[in-house]
Amino acid sequence: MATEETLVLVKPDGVARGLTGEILARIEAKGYSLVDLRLVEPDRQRLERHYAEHAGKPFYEPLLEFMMSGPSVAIRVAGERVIEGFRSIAGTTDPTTAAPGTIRGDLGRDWGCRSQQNLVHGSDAPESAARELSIWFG
Ligand code: RTP
Ligand code: MG
Repeated sequence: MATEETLVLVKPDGVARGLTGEILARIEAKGYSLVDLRLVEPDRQRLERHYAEHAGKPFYEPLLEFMMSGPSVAIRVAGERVIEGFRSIAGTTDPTTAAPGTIRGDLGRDWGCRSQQNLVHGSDAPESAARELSIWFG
């Protein structure tokens, strides 16, 4: 199988809490390679493209507001099966119940906000990885 790439975002809560280094360390400790990395303050248009699949859902507007609340760190990560591998170390969407040992489970919790603040994003399939990498890295 060819080496895959995925888009990881350290979301604004992760950057604001100073957890970027911890999250990068977990990606590297798992054995994946950092290919490219940048600090981005996304505008609404970029986020509408990134989150197109969620348009119209109840959490959509709060999600875009959260993602515009500060910079994110966008990371191009490579490795065998890295798409599913990163989602495994990220943990499930709700950080309160994400498994201990995962990024979200160890470092996240519910803060009573209108959108889940769960520290990281990871692409969920090869097609979305290609699409999202072009949105964040052009
Ligand atoms: P991501 O796309 O960020 O890697 O996260 P995911 O696959 O685990 O979650 P997804 O269902 O794609 O949702 C995207 C992001 O929307 C926020 N969200 N909030 N009910 C809620 O409050 C809610 N549901 C989703 C989260 O920030 C989630 O990561
Ligand atoms: Mg998702």
